[in-house]
Formats: sequence, C-alpha cells, structure tokens
Amino acid sequence: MELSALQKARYGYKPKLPANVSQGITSIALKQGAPTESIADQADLKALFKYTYGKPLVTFEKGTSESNCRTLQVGVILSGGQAPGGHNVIAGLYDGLKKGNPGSKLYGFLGGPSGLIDNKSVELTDAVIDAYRNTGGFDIIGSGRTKIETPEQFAASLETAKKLGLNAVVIIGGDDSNTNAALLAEYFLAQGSAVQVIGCPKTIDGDLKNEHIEASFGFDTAVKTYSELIGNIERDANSAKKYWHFIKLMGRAASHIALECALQTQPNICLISEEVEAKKLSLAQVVDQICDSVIKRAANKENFGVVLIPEGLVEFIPEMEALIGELNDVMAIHEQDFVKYGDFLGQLNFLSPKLSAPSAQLLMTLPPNIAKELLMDRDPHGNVQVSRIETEKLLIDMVEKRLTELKQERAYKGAFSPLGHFFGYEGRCAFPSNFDADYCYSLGFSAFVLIAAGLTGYISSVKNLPSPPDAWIAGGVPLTMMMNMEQRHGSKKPVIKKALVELEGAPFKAFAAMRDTWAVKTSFYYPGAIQYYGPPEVCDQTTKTLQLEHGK
Ligand code: FBP
Repeated sequence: MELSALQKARYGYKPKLPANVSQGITSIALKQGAPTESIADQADLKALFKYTYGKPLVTFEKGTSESNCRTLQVGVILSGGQAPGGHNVIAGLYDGLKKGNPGSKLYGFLGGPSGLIDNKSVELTDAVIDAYRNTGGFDIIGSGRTKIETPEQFAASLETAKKLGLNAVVIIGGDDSNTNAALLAEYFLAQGSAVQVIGCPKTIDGDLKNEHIEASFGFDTAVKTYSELIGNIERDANSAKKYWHFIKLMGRAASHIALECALQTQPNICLISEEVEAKKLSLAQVVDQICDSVIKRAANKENFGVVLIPEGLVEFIPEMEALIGELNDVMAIHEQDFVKYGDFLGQLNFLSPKLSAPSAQLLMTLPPNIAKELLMDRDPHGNVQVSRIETEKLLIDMVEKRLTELKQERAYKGAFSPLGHFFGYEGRCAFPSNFDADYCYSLGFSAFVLIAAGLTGYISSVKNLPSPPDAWIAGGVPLTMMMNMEQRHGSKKPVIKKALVELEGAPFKAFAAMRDTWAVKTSFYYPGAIQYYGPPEVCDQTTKTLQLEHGK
C-alpha cells in the first residue's frame, strides 16, 4: 500500500515517556499507596469483588526490579469505539515487553473481546508494530463491542488465556470495557488462575476520568479535529451569512466533546446535556433558547449562526430521559417477544401499553424518524445508540415551527435556513496529536510495568497531563476504586462511574461566562488543523478542558 507523506513522517516520531518509567528497565520499581475503597456502594462491591477489591494505588519510582525482565506472554484487546492513539498503546506495551525480555510475546486479539472468547489472535511482531506506530485507527487488530458476560464466555476467555500460555490480558477500552476488565480479573482469580488483567482508559467521549485518570486517550485528537471542522463552518457561515448550522457532536451521554469544542470555537449556542438535566429543561425550553439567539441575531441582520448539540442530549431532557429509561427496561425484560416485531408500527403497539401514560404519549407524538431511532437495538451494554438519533434534525424541525409562531409574538422577521451536520466518525481515527501519541505510548508502557509487577484488576494511569511528558507520572489505579452500582438491563450491576460535565467545574464555568455574548455577537474562533511539526505552542497544546480542570 502506498503511504502518505505524513504517515511516513509519523513513523519517525519518537513518543515521549514520563520520567518515572524512562530510566533503565530494571530500575523501575513499584511504589504502593494505602488500600482503596470504591467511590460508592462499598459493601456490595466488596462482596462482588472478593479477590480484587481494595487494592492500593501504585506509581513507579527509581529502584531495582528484576521482575521487569521476566519472559511474559501478553494478549491485548481493542474494545469499543475507535479513538486516536490505540496503536500507540499497543506499541508502548510491545516495546516495554521486548525491552524487559526480547523473548516476551504480545498477541493481539482480533475484533475486540470476541477475539479472546473465540481464541482468534495474531502474534504482533516488529514488522506489524512498526507499520502502525503513531497512526490513527484500530485496524492493527480491529475492535468490537462484545461484552464478556455469560459464564460460558468467561470460561472460554480463561481457556484461550491458558491455551496461549498468557500471563496477562490488556483491555483497551472505555468505562464499560474496563468494567468488563474488572470482572475478568476477579473471575480469573476466583478460578485459581494467575492470568492478570490490566485496563487502559480509552474513549473520545472523555467520560472515563476521575481524580486519578485525568483524561481518556483520543479525546484530545478528536476534539481538535471537530474544532477544526466547526471553525471552518463558522468561517463559511460568516462569509456567506445565510445558514444556521446545527452540528451534533459525538460523546454519548457526556457533553465533554461539545463543551471543549465550544471553548475552542466560540459558537453562538452550545447545549450542555448535564445542564439541561440539572435545570429540568423541557424540549420546548431548549428550542426557545435557540430561537432567542436566532431572533436577536436577526435583529442585527445576522441570519446565520452555529449551534453545537451533544449527541446524548435527548437522554437528558427529563421527559425524554423517562421515556428512554422505560424503553430500556421494557425492551430488556420483553426482549424475546420484542424482537419478533420486524416493523416499526408493530413495535410501537407492542411497547406502548407497557410504558407509563406520559411516556407512551410522548413516543406517539415524536416525529416518526426519531421514535423509530429510539427503538433501535441497544448496544451490548444496554445503552441507547445515541449516535444514531438525529437530534440535530429534531431541533431544526422544532426551531422552524417555533419561529413561525414567534413571527407574531416577538415580531421576528429574519430568514432561517438551517443545515444539519453530525461530526463523530470523522475524528475517531485521525492521526493522534502529539499529546495522544505520547500519552498512549506511556499508557501502554505503564501497562507493561504493572504486568511485570504481577498486578491484576488495575487500569494503567498517567497523571500530571497538563505538564510536559517528562513530568507525567505513570502508575496504576485499582479498577474497583472507580466503581459503583447502577441500573442496567433491568437490574443493579457493578459499573465504572461515567464522568459527566460538572456544572461547578472550571471548563463549564469558563463557557457559561461567555455564552450570552456568543449567542448574539459573532465571536467565532478558528483553531485550524492539528499540527504535528512546529513550535510547541502550535503542536503540543493540551485541551482547554484539561488546562482549566488543572487551574491553568
Ligand atoms: P466508546 O465509548 O466505546 O469509546 O465509543 C465512543 C463512541 O464514539 C461514542 O461517542 C458514540 O456514541 C459511539 O462510540 C458510536 O458507536 P459505534 O462506533 O458503535 O457506532
């Protein structure tokens, strides 16, 4: 295959490592902290995770550790949606293993967790790894969303690990996949197996973060890619002065992507799902908020603008949230019968009587395309596939109708030509930014050290991210520490808590301080494309979210 000039150049990029893992391989020693507790539901989680609950936080320090030179066999899985930098996690893990002992082996499970269940893997060699260094995508081994959940699947996973003689499995995934990693670690120990399980924090959504995991990888590159596109659209809007662009942005439940893109591009409106929920705003109130900006801008003869919409919005509008929650439970409980209905009307008639009266009424009054999208398959973790719900079209439709009403009420005379966009897949496989290239490589290398130290049930962590990489601190966080109990598929399950946008957090406050101005006055900001080569202020800037969260 012919390679692009950038791809060739990126092969030569040498990712930077934190100072606490960049000394000689036998000088990286483990430093243990105090035992930990889960963030909530401690008694339930202690009972469910008898072998892995309460382990200490760990970091690495200068010392001696011969165990880093053991011959190890490790399997790696890419799980869930693509995120820029996944290849570098694998490269960092591979380089760590080979530095420790050239006889160590890394196997890549094909197509996500199902590769472990079905024993489908390839050995990753120098040639394979070198062809994917610093590139986007998950195509090195593929990804998938299979959840390891039945007793048979757990047993098959252990069988595969035994057949390959694995010391450890590394699962690179989001909150659900790392929950799966925690369950697998516990299962292996409960079966008397020494196979270790280590997770890595991946997701463009940015919602796998907490005090110890400062960011999930891929967020940096994805938001920079979307912000470039939004900036370009803003400039087009400001040139032609005739369209209102409604841009839905990926991010699933959390609005981190939309918020970061707003901070980078200063659009007229950015809806934040978490605020909509906190203020219990109805769909009509959200629509009025947009109309207010359209009308005020029209008064200034600016019949154009940009609205950012987080893809999970519909799940946070109280009446929609109630409907989706009921649908999730009803569809899980009656799954066998529901799947028999192939057509939308049949499904609607089957489900409606099982819903509360307000939810049934709402489902019936929604535009048919939106109602249809709400009934689509859930993902294997029981989530609505919000990327497939055309919220931007729903809002365009409702804003158009409301503006017609407001022509009299508010003497609105402007023109409204809306265009809908959805940015999601465009950003998930971009060449990783220098930040993501370094961060991911460090996460992979840190995962190797955790394995060499004999740990299981941990997620690889790299902290102090707003500083340059040599000041980063690599280590590990017990997965159970990040868990609580939540309602899933109709019953309470242990899960890693999703980090949603905090309304008291600095990123939201910075946005809230400016949005009234942006809503009326054209204040667009054009960030341009990600730069890989050049001065650090152009190439190595972290996201505004990360900077603001760390008081920068
Ligand atoms: P992960 O949580 O697995 O990282 O996926 C992120 C995401 O890109 C979401 O933003 C989006 O809703 C979803 O994946 C889309 O899923 P799919 O790739 O299955 O269409």
